[in-house]
Amino acid sequence: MNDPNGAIQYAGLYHLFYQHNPRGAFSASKHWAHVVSPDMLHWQQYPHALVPQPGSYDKDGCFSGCAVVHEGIPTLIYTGVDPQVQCLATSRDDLRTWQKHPANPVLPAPPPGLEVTGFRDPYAFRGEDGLWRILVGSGIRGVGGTALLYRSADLLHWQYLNPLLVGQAAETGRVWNCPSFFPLGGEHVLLVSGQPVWKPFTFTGAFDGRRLLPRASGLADHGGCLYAPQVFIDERGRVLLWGWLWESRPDEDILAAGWAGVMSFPRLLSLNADGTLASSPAPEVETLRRQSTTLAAQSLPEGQRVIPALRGGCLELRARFSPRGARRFGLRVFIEENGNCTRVGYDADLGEVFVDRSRAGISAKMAFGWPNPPFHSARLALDAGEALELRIFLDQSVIEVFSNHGVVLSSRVYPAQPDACTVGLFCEGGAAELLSLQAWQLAL
Ligand code: DQQ
Repeated sequence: MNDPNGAIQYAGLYHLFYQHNPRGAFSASKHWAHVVSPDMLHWQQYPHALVPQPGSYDKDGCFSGCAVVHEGIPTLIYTGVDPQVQCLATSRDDLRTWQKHPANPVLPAPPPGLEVTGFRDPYAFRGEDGLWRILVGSGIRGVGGTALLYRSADLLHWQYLNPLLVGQAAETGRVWNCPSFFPLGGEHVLLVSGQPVWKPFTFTGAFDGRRLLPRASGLADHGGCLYAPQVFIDERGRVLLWGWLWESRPDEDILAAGWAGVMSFPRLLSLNADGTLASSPAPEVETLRRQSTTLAAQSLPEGQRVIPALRGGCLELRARFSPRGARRFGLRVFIEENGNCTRVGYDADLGEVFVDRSRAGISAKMAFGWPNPPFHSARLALDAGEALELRIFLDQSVIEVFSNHGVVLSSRVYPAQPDACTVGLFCEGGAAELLSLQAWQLAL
C-alpha cells in the first residue's frame, strides 16, 4: 500500500481508502482499497472501491484523491492515469460499492497555457460561497510545485481559478503530490508532499478565497518515513491526519516479506503560535493500552542501561526528562541481544530531537542512502526549565515519536525479533534527570 485516500467519517463510521497493488508488494496497478472502522483502530476490509479498467481513462491506475458527500451522494474524486485526468465515482449503498461516473474524465487536462509537471491527487473543500473548490497537485515547469485551484457547483463542471500557492523547486520539489487544505486555529494550512524531495511540507497563513498567503512553513513529520498524508475533518470537527509510512528496506526484502507500507496512527492536528503544525495521537489510541510499567524519577548518569522489565515489540512509552547539563540523552528502543538498537533522544547542544537508526537492529541490510538516511532530527528549542517530553509508539517495524509542541518523527526499523527487544536509557556529556517514565503494552 501507499497513500491514504478518501478519508471521511460517514454516518459515524470512519472510511479510509488507500493506494493498493493487489498483485504484490511493488508499485504498480494502483487500486483503491477500502477499510471501515468505528474508532480508527479496529478495521473491517470492504471490497476494492476502485479498480483500473483496461482500455479506459484509468487503465494505468486509480491514483490518489478524496471523498466528499455531494447533495447526499458519497463521491470519490480521483486521478485516472495515463494521461493524468480527474474522475468521479459514486456510491448508492452507504459506501460499500462504487460506480464510476459516465461523464469521466470530468477534468481531462491541465489548464491550457500552463506547462505542468503533474496533474493529480484532487482534494475538495467548500468555498465560502458554498460551491466546491478542488485543488489538484501539480508543478509549474522550471518554477516549482503547486496546487491548482478550481471551482465547481456540481463536481462535473470545473472552472480553473489559479494556483493556490507556488513553491520553489529547489526547496519543496518540482511537483506537489496529495494536497490537503483545511482551516486550523483561525488560519488555513496547505499540506503537500514534494517530489523529488520526498517530504510532507506545510504552509500556514491567510486564505483570501483564491490564494494562500503563508506566514509560516514547516514539515508535517520530520522522520523521513511519512509521505502523502491526507487530512480530513471528522463529524466532531476534529482535524485528523493519516500518512503512509514507507519502507526502509531493500526491494528484495520487501518482496520476500510479501507486503510493503503501513498507515500511521491517526493524528490530531493543531497549530503552534509560530504557525507550525502540532500533531498528537488521536485520543482513541489510548484504548490500546494494556499492562503498564512505571519507572521512578531518577538521575541519569553518563552511559546507557537497559530496563529489563520493559520488553516488547508493541509499546507506548511516555517519558519526561530534564536536560540538566547533559549533551545528549533519551531512550533506546528495540534493543536486541547483540546491543543493536534505535536511539530516540534530545541533543541539547543543537536543540534537536532525533531518531538515530545508525545502529538499529536490522533483519537484513537497511536501504540507507538518499532519501533514506539513518539519522533524522527536528529543531526543538526548550525553554529554561522546560522538560523534554517523548511519547513513543513502537509497532514491530514502526516508530512514531511525538515530542514537545507536537513535533513528530516517524521511522521504520527491522529488528529480527521485535517482541524480544528491550527498552533502555542513554545519557552523554553530563547527567540528565528522568522525571517520569510510564509504558504500556499495546494490543487491539
Ligand atoms: N502516489 C500516487 C499518486 C501520488 C503519489 C500513486 C504520491 O497519485 O501523486 O500511487 O505518493
